Amino acid sequence: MRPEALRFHPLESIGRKEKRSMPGINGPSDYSREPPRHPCLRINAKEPFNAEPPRNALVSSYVTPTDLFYKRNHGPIPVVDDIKRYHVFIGGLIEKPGQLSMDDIRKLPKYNVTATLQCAGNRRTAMSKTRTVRGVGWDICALGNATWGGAKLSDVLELVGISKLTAVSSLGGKHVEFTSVDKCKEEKGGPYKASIPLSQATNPEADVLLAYEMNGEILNRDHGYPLRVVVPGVIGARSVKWLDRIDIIDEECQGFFMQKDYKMFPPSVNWDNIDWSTRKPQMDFPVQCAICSFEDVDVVPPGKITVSGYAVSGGGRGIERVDISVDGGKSWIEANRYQKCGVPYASDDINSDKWAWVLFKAVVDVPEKAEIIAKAVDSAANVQPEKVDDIWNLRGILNTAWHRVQVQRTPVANSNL
Ligand SMILES: Nc1nc2c(c(=O)[nH]1)N[C@H]1C(S)=C(S)[C@@H](COP(=O)(O)O)O[C@H]1N2
Ligand SMILES: [Mo]
Repeated sequence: MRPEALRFHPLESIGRKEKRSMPGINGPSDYSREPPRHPCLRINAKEPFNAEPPRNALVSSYVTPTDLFYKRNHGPIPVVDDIKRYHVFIGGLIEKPGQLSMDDIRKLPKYNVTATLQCAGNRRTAMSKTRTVRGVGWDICALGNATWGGAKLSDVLELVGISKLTAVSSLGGKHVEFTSVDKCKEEKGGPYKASIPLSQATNPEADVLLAYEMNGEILNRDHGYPLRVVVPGVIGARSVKWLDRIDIIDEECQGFFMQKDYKMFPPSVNWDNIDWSTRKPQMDFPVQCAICSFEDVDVVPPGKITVSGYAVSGGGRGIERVDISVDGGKSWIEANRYQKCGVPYASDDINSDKWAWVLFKAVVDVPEKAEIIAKAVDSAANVQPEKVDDIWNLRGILNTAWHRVQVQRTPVANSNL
């Protein structure tokens, strides 16, 4: 890194007031300035806009095209009125708070990391069929695999005097909080926030990015323009979009989405006896897979059929294998992985795909009526749970139960015999 190329503007030379009066980015309070969206998206909620691609479209490419990438929002999409005035502030438990412009961030070494982002609510609709859950309904496509381009958070934190692999800063900071500018009703009109441990933020191998590119193009408004956090291997909720400030804090972020949401409760907890303080905010994603070549109930042609889908795990654990059953789980065959051919924008770093999904395919023969099941195993030998009932939770998060689809063959045509 060339320190002379880095410009970190200490706050005293700018003044905190200036920040608030001209941030260059604003969170509107209504939905009159939403960006255009792809007509194929399946809309689960209009305002805030929450949508996912159709199943088949999702697995037709290893890198998910940006316009088909799921969109998960909690308020209207922020508007950048002047990119030159945009700065991200860095404060909290550091000796010299300051700010960085987009130009400053672009001068840091740039990394391309291919990482799958998955909403903790992915597959919630299926979980709600066992027992009602609260939250936006999602089918199985609230995830996508993108090549994110940007600066590493560990490099940015070095600019404020926090060296690599620091777990506790000199002023006692243990967490890094990200704050946006959007207006969320869960935060009573305040911005979306989340935090990650400082040890993860300062670890270059954790690949936490301040991303300004997605799939080789400037990040678009839906996905966080001009700058978002990408925390690979962790539920999507921690990858804060439209980043306004970064604060080093002593305990984890106290915002709604860390403390009153995105926590995993046992099936015995309901809305009458819930005590949010008993659980930690969910971070790593568990092992997951789903079949995308069919809808929940589908009619298939006679002969061999192709079963395809995605598999992904959290924490940088890769996918070891995907098992497919066409007899309701009595016997299994191993699926093949296909991916990567003609991947655009792939990272230079061969290890960077540890954060990315695997697309799988298996050719099977099915009886006239069948239930096709997929389950994945990750590199730590974690396996998806069989039944959704066992992992049911009132917020309907992390439905990673075996994925099942029902198929029925079209009757063999014999009318022109
Ligand atoms: N500022 C802000 N960041 C946010 C959110 C949000 O509503 N506001 N949603 C989070 C959630 S729950 C998810 S799953 C991901 C979705 O990112 P995407 O819309 O780019 O797919 O963004 C996260 N970051
Ligand atoms: Mo999410």
